[in-house]
Amino acid sequence: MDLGAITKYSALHAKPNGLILQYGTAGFRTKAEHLDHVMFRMGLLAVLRSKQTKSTIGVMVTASHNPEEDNGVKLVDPLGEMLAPSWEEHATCLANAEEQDMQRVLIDISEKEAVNLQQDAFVVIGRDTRPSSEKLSQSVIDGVTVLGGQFHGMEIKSNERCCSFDGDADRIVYYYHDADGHFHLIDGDKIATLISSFLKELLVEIGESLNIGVVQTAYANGSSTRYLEEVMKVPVYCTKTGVKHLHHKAQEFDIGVYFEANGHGTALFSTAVEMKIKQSAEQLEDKKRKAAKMLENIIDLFNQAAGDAISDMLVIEAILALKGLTVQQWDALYTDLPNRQLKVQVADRRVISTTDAERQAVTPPGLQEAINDLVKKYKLSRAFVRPSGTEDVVRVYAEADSQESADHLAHEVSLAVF
Ligand code: NG1
Ligand code: ZN
Repeated sequence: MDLGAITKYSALHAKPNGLILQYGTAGFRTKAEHLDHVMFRMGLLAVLRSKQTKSTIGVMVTASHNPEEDNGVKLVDPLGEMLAPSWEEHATCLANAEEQDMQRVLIDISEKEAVNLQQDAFVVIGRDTRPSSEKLSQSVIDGVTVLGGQFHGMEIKSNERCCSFDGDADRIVYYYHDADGHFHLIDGDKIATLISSFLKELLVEIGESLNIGVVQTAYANGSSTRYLEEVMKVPVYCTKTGVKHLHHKAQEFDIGVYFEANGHGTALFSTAVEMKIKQSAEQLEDKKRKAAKMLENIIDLFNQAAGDAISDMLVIEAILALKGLTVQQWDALYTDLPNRQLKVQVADRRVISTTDAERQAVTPPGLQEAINDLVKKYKLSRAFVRPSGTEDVVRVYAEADSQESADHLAHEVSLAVF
């Protein structure tokens, strides 16, 4: 250990006197302005843990769903699991050591854990997009490098296909940056489009005419609905927000594909269809047999109990590979209409009630008429309001032919909600 360098860098990330933090369930979490020293020290600790385990250690800088001004950090052990409990204690000791005691605590930990300081160390650092996260993850990097560890800053190369899951892995989205640096999101609507068109093509190949339907919510982009109905000739149904509503509707079809724009979704196959496809895979010849076999395998990939980001990803990756599609070609199936979502805080969100799969407001009186008048002012426009089922807010959605129009419309509709 280069104690001189550690002292020098630690002073640049000095601990506010008397501040005590605890490594809890989610690591350290508090207001971002109190975390600089913690980040630096977790960088140091990650190196020690990496040297001890002779493996890569993860450091994640985020406060998840907590308010934007908060931040946090947690360490991840080599197999992706939570940090070992004894190291959680070390983390707390190190984070709370006053500046003059920090080095001693660091040495104590490496002695107690018999860390071979000559061992190489490798740390992978991740962060969210909070305004404070870039600087705080730089503090982690300072900690890692001062102890001679190597680190990896995840970087997305242009046109590279990426996908993300949410925390409980029941939502998936794809995305990429194009050569001009523009971010392209491929949401649940485009996933439903890819999956349903692939399934439809296989059915045509097999020579089966089964009824296939796509289930969406009011949040589905208007372009996706139009593309599915007019180009793909697949019937589209709209239900209330929430997967339980989509799931039940999808059960009404031989093959029901359902996705919320935010990435919750899967495909359901009736028992009769599964049997029929199995038989076809055994009895048919050549190309038809091959297509039936492929469909049989794809059915197995889906998790039909619930939307499952991992199996959705495997299905999507299989389809892209089989069709030889790049993420850009997939994205180009249709262009999303510019849209805007807003939240409005009202005294009692229950004064708004809706009908027609939440696309029309029934109460308060006059609200729907006001929305209709606003929508008329814009091209390719649509807007609706609904009380959230998960937050104490009213959600406003608007789409139109330009981002400016969608923003204006959403703003005007949110004023009408008051
Ligand atoms: P609410 O808060 O009812 O809009 C949100 C999402 C739903 C779903 C649930 C949680 C939007 C607009 N709404 O519901 O799609 O994901 O949370 O399961 O994304
Ligand atoms: Zn989830």
